Formats: sequence, C-alpha cells, structure tokens
Amino acid sequence: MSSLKYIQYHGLLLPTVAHSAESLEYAQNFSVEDTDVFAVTYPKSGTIWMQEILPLLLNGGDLTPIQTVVNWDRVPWLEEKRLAEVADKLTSPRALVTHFPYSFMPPSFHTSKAKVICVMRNPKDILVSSYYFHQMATFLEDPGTFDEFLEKFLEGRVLFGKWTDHVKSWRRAELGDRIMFITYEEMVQDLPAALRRMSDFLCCNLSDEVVLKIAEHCSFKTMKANRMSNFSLVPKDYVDSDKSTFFRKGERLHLLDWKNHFSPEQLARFTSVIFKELEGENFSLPWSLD
Ligand code: PPS
Repeated sequence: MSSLKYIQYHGLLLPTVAHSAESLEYAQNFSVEDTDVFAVTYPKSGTIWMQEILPLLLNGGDLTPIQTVVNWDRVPWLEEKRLAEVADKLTSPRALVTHFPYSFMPPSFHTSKAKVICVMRNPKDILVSSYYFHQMATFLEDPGTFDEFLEKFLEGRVLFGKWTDHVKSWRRAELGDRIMFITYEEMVQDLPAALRRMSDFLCCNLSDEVVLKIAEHCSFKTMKANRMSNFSLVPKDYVDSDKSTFFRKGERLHLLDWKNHFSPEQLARFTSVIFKELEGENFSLPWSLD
C-alpha cells in the first residue's frame, strides 16, 4: 500500500488528500459546543446526505447553505484538513460529520452536550459503494478485484478500519439520549418520516410542510443536480468520472445493489465473518445479512 496515499492514525487508514497529522491534532483540540450536532457515519453510509439534511433541519428549511456553500465547508468533517479553514465561519448550531469511531472523539465532545445522529448502512451495500468509489477516486488505492476488496474490507484494511469496530464503538457509547440511530435504508424508504425523527430528536419543531420541503431538496435526484453537493467542483485530477460517479444510481436502486455483485460464496463468507465479529454484542443489526 502506498504510503503517499494513506496515513495511519492509531491503526486507522486515512487518505492524505484530506487528512494530516495537523488535521488530526486539530480535531483532538477542537472545542465542541453544547449546541453542536454530529452526523457519525462509517464511509459510504450517507455522509453527504447528512451534509444536506442537517443545515436544513437546523435552520428551518432555508435553502441558502445548500445552494451557496459546498458540502465539505458547509458541514465539515471533524478529522479533515478543511475544518481549520472554515471553523470560524460556522454559525451556531454547528453541524459536523465524522467517520471517527467513538474512542477517537476529542475530549471536549465527551464533556459537552453535543448530539449525535449515527447513520448505519447495510455493510454489503457499503462494500459495493466503496468499491466503485475506489475505482473513481484517483487519491485512493486501486481496490483490485471485488473479491480482493471484500477481503480487505473484512480484515479492516480499508479507510477508517473495520465496519464492525465502528458500529460496535458507537453502540457501546455512553451517550444516553444524546445519540440517535437511523439507517440509510430507512431514509431511502421514507425520507419525510426519517427527517421527522431527526427533527424531533434535535428539537427543531418543524411543520410537516417544512419537513416535506426538506425531503424534496434532499432527494437523490435533487442532490445529484446540486453542484454544491454533487462533487462536480472537485478538480478532475481527483476523480475519474468515466469509471463511476459519486451519485451512482437512481432512487430505490440504492437498496440491495449488493445482490448484483456478491456470489453465493462471497455472501456466505461475508455473513459469517460479520456475525462472528458481532457475537455477544447486545444489539442486533437492523437488516438481514442473508
Ligand atoms: S463518503 O465518501 O463516505 O462521504 O460517502 P457517503 O456520503 O457516506 O455515501 C455515499 C453513498 O450515499 C449515497 N447518497 C444517497 N442515497 C440516496 N439518497 C440521497 N439523497 C443520497 N445522497 C448520497 C450515494 O449515492 C452513495 O451510495 P452509492 O450506493 O454508491 O450510490
């Protein structure tokens, strides 16, 4: 694995394009405020979607931020280099995203009342999404064959480590009513209902009309066309759009796309490893893995 494309941070692989020793130190020293809201996602679980949703929930549906500020500055990643550039411009209540496992959160997060929305996605669809992302992103290692990438994923030799470690870390988190869990699949199936749950959790007090307006502006179709969110502003050197695009498919195809990629043997191997890793945990997965 090329040392230029990734850095190791306490055992996690992170792409150097967006992370550095300084950005990670900045994240650890970041002063979390009680009113901050974090969307926590393992990569490819709905991060960019939350960068669209959170500002609208928190500001009552004003479209200005999603139409005028690029997603990575609007709701920055806690761990990425950009945060230091834009932190001063964020207005309260601030929204951030992070791929960090729970134990990597900064000390000020633990002493704050900041809230967390943890978005989980079926790991088989994460794997497929990530596989295509690696083919397209020139700043990431070539994923190899699907079979090779599946092994890397199961062993945690991928960005931000093992999916199971990430999920376990947040499920164990002692955050009480500061954290809510939602699935990417719930959001695809009924976005207004998912937004209502998030809005109630964040005490946003939104009318049904505003929730529907937000759902419309956060639909796959609308986001795919929003140049402030569809990565079309990323320099062409970083993405090879002939290979794939960030918004890969149309609406409901996001569910169960894994069925088009896994062989029966791969499915059996994947399921048995994930089940073994989660053995003894006191939560169950919200989807069937078969
Ligand atoms: S990243 O690189 O970790 O920030 O990626 P992330 O944003 O977490 O996940 C990317 C996948 O989310 C899909 N996506 C959406 N699906 C449905 N509706 C909306 N509005 C939406 N916005 C983003 C995106 O298409 C990626 O999934 P795949 O399966 O690759 O298409």
